[in-house]
Amino acid sequence: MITNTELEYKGDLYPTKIVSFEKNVDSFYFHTDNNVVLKVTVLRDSLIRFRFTTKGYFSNDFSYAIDTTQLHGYNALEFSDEVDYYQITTSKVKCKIQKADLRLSIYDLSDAVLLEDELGFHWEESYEFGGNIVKMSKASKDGESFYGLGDKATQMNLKGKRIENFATDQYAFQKDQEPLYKVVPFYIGLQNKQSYGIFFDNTFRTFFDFCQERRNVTSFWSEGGEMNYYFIYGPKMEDVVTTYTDLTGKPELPPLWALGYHQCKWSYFPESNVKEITAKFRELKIPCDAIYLDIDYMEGFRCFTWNKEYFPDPKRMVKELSDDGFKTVVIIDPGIKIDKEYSVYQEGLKNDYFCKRADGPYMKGKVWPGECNFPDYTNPEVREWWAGLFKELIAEVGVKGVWNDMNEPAVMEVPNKTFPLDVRHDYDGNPCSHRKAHNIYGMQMARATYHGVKKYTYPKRPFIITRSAYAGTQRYSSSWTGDNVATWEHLWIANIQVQRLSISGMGFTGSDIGGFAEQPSGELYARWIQLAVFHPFCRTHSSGDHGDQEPWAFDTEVIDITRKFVNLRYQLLPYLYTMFWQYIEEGVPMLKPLVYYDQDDTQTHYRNDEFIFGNQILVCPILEPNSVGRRMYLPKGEWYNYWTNRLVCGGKEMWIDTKYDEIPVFVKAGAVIPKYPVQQYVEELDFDELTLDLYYKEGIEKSVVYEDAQDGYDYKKGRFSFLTFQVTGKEKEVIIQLHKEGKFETNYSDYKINLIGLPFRIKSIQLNNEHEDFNCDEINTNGFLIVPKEFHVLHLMGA
Ligand code: MIG
Repeated sequence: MITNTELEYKGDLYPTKIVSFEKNVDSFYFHTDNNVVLKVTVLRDSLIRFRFTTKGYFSNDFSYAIDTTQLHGYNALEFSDEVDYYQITTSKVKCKIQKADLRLSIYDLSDAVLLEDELGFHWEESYEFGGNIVKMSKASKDGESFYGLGDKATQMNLKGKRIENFATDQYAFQKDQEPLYKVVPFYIGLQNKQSYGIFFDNTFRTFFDFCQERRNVTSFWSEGGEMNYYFIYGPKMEDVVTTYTDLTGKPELPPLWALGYHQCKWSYFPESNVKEITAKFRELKIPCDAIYLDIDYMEGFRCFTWNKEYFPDPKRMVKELSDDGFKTVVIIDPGIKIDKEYSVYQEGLKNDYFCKRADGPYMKGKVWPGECNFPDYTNPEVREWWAGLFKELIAEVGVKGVWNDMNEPAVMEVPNKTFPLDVRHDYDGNPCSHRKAHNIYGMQMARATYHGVKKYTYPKRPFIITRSAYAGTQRYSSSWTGDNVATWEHLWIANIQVQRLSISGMGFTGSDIGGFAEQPSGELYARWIQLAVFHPFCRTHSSGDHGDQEPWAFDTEVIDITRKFVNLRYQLLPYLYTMFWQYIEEGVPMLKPLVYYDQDDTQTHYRNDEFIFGNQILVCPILEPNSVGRRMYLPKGEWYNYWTNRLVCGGKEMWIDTKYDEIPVFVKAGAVIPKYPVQQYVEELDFDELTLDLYYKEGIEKSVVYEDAQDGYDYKKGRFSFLTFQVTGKEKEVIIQLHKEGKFETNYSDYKINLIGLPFRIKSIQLNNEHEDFNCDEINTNGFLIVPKEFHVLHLMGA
């Protein structure tokens, strides 16, 4: 069994016995006879870092992934020296390190094994490049499941799969194709009702094998760098994901318009075409907040220029679009055209900002503009320069968002589709080759773009979208899943990719609705938009090669379905915004795969399609043509069918009937779902009421609503509110308690409460414990009541 990526290879080297150890505050160092050092750092009771070197000393510790503003600390830390092993114990886990061979194992406090080394750390000398090929193998039990790893286009549960991480422009990728655009070397293991996470923070090309090569072994390895990983204890998947997201960082709130519907194509030009598109949205009354300009808006694909023939007066156009409620988002690629008349090229050259080959010449590669040089975004000075380039585009022209593409980085006409691996990078003062910097190149471009757009958009919030990403990119940017295809299989893939990215810390993500390559049928487009309105980022995009992909490119039935579902998204904006708040505050993923929702129910472990949107809405797409319904698994608990308001009991697989203009959507019993009126774009309307859909249940359920100015930074100064609705349902009464934190004043004055599934007729109503003269007959007939927004307790009583 010998291949270049093999985990067990006869040239492999292993740590020998431990000869000494030291402790330094939260870190323990174990030295072996053959110069291996293991450094164990306890960051939190359930977050431990393991770092290995084979040189006897560690190189500079630097990571682009880790959010350096995160807080650390633990409640307990004990160390003991036993006969055969050392033991480190926190208030959550125990870690044993074998004296004979440095293998380690981690247990919960009741001694149940969480994770155990198989061969453990081993390595192979890399005589070609220097350093090591570093390897790790862990024992895996039957019944163990694996999740995470970013954008992988394969089944949710990664058991039986081998994964490769090397950011790649993978046009029209297929199911199971590897590698893809993004690199998130983080997975979640679930075994015996306990979840744990592993984040292998190594930016070289990495591999993960989940019991594919050997049935009871999980392994990960890298072509270079350090064996450097974080262990995160659950026991709930939620704990793993929120801790990982804390470690690698969270974004700031996007402007609310960024959560609206976006329209894109390669490319809308000239200006008259852009205006036709935006006018048609308003005419057909399909809400839309953003219009995108792809590469043809530029002069010969030169970034930061405009083709003046197509767009004679960009500032005026952007203003006119904005007056009609459209934000303009433009694409910016990393390739800078080699053209001595072009100012961006001149500046880059003058300041020596472009990436160089090992022997000195600038890295040259062909992309859209022809031959290009590429900024070294791993140099802080270059990022600063790049950020400054956005001044005119944002501050003068009024563009509101920037779209970073081709940043894997993609290069045309070369077999490896990217830079040669000898290209040099600054890596923030840790000079290295492209082998190490490749996977973070796109992230650093997005970071530089973010800082520029943010600076010039201030006091409003910036919006950035990137194609390539490494773990932690969520701090700077949203993302999309790249060049998918207009096929039913790709609809299945998109659903999984967005869920997977969501539990991999990168929540603000969506797919090209309808498919980028090829042409969707009307039915496929309809089924795609029905799913995608439940994705945090919601944009139709297509290559434009095979015809149009605006809603009106299809028949009126599809137009109506599109309008119906985009309307629903706009109604659900306060709900979506609230889940975004929970994501940025607590690291809670906006989409929750079923296994995340209920890991104790083994029925969820291999589900792909159903997911929870936010906390209380269950969505399941229709993934086949001519469907009149589908089989799906409804998780345990009581659910209301959103379309019929019928109550269904979960915990089983069942057939759900749907129509062409529906997909299965269920609301958790007891939930209070906030809704806005349909608007054609965010902030179009001023309204008097916030609608609350209240789904009766016998028992108690809490729901939350976050509110702020929807743009700007006042929320950081405390100008937001957080509403908690606690609903207590009894046989003949419902009590709604409202707790409000924060001091944001909304424009609306009332709640319109829709009463769904109420099992009794209302006879009397108390507001703040005082009897109120409501017309109960009218309320019973209409199914709703209107109350002032400042109430504390609302008490509905039946006879
Ligand atoms: O080589 O800018 O994924 O969204 O429309 C193709 C043109 C370059 C790839 C992106 C796609 C974009 C297209 N780009």
